[in-house]
Amino acid sequence: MRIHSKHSGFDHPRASEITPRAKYEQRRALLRLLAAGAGGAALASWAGREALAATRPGKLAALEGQRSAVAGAVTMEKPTEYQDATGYNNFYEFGTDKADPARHAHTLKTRPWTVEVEGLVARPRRFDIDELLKLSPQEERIYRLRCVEGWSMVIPWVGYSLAELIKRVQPLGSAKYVEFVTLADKAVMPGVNGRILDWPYTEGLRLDEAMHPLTLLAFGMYGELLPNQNGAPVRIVVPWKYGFKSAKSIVKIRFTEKEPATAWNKAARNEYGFYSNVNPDVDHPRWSQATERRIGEGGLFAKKRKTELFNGYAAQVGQLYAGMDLRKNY
Ligand SMILES: Nc1nc2c(c(=O)[nH]1)N[C@H]1C(S)=C(S)[C@@H](COP(=O)(O)O)O[C@H]1N2
Ligand SMILES: [Mo]
Repeated sequence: MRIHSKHSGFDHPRASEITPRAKYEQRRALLRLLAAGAGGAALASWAGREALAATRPGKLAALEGQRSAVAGAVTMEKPTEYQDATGYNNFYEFGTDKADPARHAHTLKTRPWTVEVEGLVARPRRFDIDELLKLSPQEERIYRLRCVEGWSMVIPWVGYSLAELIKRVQPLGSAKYVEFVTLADKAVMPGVNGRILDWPYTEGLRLDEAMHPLTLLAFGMYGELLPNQNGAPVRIVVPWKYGFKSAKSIVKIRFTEKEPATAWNKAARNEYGFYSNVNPDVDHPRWSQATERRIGEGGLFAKKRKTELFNGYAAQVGQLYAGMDLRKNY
């Protein structure tokens, strides 16, 4: 994870990080200029759903969804360029460099694939991925994603509320939490040979968080199936929490009575809590969380954005945390 100095007005990336990031942003800016042609008009082409469909990247099978009617599910902010959303990733199973997942994740085989649903449910069962995909109508959701490291993106996902799956397996009264277990296959994931995390990568939510309509079970993005580096064939997306809560390439969903351990909490308990709700007022012990850089926005020297409480989804999810001390439950 990225280290910032907490005391300076603007945060200083580590020296080791400046070169790759600056280079990356420069290359992106250049490609955009080329794509835009002399007038640069294409830069202003975002104008809602039609524009999005017209810019479907055409790299993977189409997976479209009805625009979601869930409150807050579609931000009107301009989506991040597909190249950025698929070229600058955290997926440590494939390496820790932001470019590693795009470089290495092609080895992941996403068919056949099953997701085991087990634990405290009346109807535990194993789903084939294509059956899971058709369990409920696909929706398009345009979410902000805020990484704990201080950057953000806007991504048009395709999926449906995780609640749709949860309802079908019927949690028992004793179920209080949901744990997500992801693939850890040394044969295709070079990062799993290293000890940076305790594999498999696991995550968890409280049952009411998992049932919230904004919590998405995602199968696609930008109108197509998920690229491997973004968590194919199925991941969750929890837009009001730091990005690491959104587990990729899920193989098991388990309902539990006790709060499940999570990969980042095990790695650094005082830095990555179970809740990890986006909160500009609760700093990471080693850096501020007050601002963020939107990936694709003008490189290293672009003005930073103010980070919003619950990543801007407070109206929808604030009630989940009524009466809780957000500093203690970080
Ligand atoms: N299995 C797994 N899931 C993961 C991660 C990971 O390393 N392994 N990284 C997380 C982090 S830190 C972020 S910010 C998001 C990034 O999602 P994206 O690459 O689709 O933008 O995925 C999350 N899910
Ligand atoms: Mo992240």
